[in-house]
Amino acid sequence: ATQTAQATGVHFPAGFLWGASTASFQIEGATKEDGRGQSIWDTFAATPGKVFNGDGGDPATDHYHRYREDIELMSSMGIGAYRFSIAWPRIQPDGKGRINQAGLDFYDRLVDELLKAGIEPWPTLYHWDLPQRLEDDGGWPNRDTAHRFAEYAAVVHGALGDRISDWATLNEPWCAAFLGYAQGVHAPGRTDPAASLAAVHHLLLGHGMAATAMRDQAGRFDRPLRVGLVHNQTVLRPHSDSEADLDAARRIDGLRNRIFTEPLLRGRYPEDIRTDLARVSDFGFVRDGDLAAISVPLDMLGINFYSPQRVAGGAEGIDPALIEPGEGEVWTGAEDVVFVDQGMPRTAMGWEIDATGLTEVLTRLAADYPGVPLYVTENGAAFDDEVAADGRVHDSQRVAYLDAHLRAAHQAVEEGVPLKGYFAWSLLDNFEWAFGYSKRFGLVHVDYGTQKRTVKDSGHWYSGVARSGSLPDRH
Ligand code: GBH
Repeated sequence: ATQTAQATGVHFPAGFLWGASTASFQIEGATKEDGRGQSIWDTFAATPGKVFNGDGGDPATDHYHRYREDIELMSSMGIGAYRFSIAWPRIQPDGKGRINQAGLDFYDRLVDELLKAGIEPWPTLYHWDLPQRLEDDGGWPNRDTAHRFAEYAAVVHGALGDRISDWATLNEPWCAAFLGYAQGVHAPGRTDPAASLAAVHHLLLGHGMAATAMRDQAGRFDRPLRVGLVHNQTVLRPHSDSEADLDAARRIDGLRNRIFTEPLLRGRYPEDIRTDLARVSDFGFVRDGDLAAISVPLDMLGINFYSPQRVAGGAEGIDPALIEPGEGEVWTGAEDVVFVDQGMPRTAMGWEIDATGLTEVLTRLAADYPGVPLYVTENGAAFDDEVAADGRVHDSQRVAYLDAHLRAAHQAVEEGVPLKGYFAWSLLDNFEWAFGYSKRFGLVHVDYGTQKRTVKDSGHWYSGVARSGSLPDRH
């Protein structure tokens, strides 16, 4: 017998927001059009050996020209909110001063089209495409970049704030700071641990100053303003109860999670992490008033979740086959820590799948920082998708991944976590950073030769979830 969605009892609360996420550099293409300036990702991708296959930002999914079609797709899927990012170099080609009206016009058209389709626009102001000119001036390790970011935020909010209530300043400052300035696997490709810590601070400062700049001018618009930030919190599981492994979990948790959440929500850097990092940095970049500027109220905290991790305080006694390759990972101040295989199935990225980590992340944040509305702003998986002979994409593994993670999110809601919405990563297959176009995360398949979009089975499945607010039975 066919069972209805109701049969499972997995219903999300009324008003729960169902969305999909993308980011400017990953989908837009048109990197040289309408006065867009160069970003650090254009430079990085053009540097031999940095991005798989020499892939770059053009044409990506050509969303810059096909946004209407993409909005129609979302509308046909019943998606309620669209999280996209704004390319700073389209708005300010040099990252400061001159404003490029043609760049603002693109987002203006995008937002109007979304509103016409009844889809809530959820912009993120910074998803890693820093104007190259600002990097030439020192990038995020340079304090001035925080000021420039606040100015840029005020420009964009000034232009679109009449139609948008929900804003995120930054996407995943962990990646921007540590992958970009310490590991060097993301733009700008620097490998300077001390600089990466200054980048952390100036990203956070930029967030706080941007939020304040936007709030200062919010009175112009006849609508509420909610400002938040998107953070990639994860769970760090100690490999054993040994002191060394517990300490490894503490240290990586500090570098991955608390170095962001503590300044944002408590106005302080964690003392234990400052001690661990003392030989790398004295945190001399923190000036009087900075932590107050960073810890302004957060109207929402967005969480991007992909995978939990297991850590050990060293490789000794662990089967070498179980130690994750780590691809040049630098965990500043915790270089001895190793990441250990948890024995879980993996996605095409090699990331282990364990949805219980999402419940843990959400319940912990709600316990540590009560009262902050939470959203899952990204969650999803890459698999080797292909269009089948029947013209469809049978990505049953992605359906299973999303189903498991939504059940985990629902579990958190049952436990009282103020989770208000969920955004799948990603709407479209896209430019997966250092992996180029080789990894497909979309609910919608993109044929990069023809730009043809095909809603995958997971997209159809997600559409049913978004429309009903509940999960269908597993079969
Ligand atoms: C996000 O970054 C980005 O916001 C988005 O642009 C990107 O396309 C998407 O995710 C997919 O990558 O060692 O197994 O735990 C996520 C970056 C992914 C970095 C998980 C840390 C740890 C993987 N993070 N990763 S695992």
